[in-house]
Amino acid sequence: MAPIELYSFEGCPYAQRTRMALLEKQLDFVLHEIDLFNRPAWFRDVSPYGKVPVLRHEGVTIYESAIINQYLDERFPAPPLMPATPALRAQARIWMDYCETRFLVATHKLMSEANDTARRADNAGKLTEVLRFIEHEGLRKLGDGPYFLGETVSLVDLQFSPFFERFGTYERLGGATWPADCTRLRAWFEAMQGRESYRATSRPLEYHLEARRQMQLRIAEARRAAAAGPGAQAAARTH
Ligand SMILES: N[C@@H](CCC(=O)N[C@@H](CS)C(=O)NCC(=O)O)C(=O)O
Repeated sequence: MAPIELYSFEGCPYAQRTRMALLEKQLDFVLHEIDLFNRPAWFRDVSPYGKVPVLRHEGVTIYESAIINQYLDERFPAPPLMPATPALRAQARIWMDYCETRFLVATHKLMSEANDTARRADNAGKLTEVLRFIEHEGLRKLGDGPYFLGETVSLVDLQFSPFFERFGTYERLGGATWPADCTRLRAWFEAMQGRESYRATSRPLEYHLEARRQMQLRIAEARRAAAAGPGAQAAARTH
């Protein structure tokens, strides 16, 4: 079989989604770990957006984690990570889309404005609304769980879980709280934490807090470089 090559960065939740899909499908792959803080010049030729993850397989370059995971599921159908019927597949896509367009938008805003005292409470409240929507419109209506689409893990679960792994950073740094009524969400996350694909790819809260700290330092460095002029700016690209 042609090798599957994955360009990844250990601390990247998007790349983690893909590593989880590869593990769920028990596929061997060649891992190219990219230090995003000190990326090799050739990486631009590999990754059109300059981001990880990127998958190379059978002469094709695929990027965007959700699209990579759908490719893997179609190219290697066993075990399936998408439901069999069009109606359920549509549900899966609704929640994958919700993850990107609502949930991640709320978490990114929360974290990027974490030091803005005027915005903090509002952003935490928005994330609470999003979590409640997942609980009441998603998990409770979709079935009995424990996963989004029922008893079987799917791409939806892989799409959300790396970000729930980082929920402690949203709490500590952004003032987020887990709403008490989101009990199905809690049970879902516990089920995910029990999976080998999650255990093999997840890191403790301290790791994520340190990763955040490093990223803040890089951003500050890049701002300083930008203020100093275009030459210095190129030297201090950020994540
Ligand atoms: N939408 C992309 C997001 C990927 C992404 O943002 N990756 C980050 C690391 S977590 C990255 O490579 N950043 C490098 C950069 O923006 O230059 C996906 O789902 O794959």
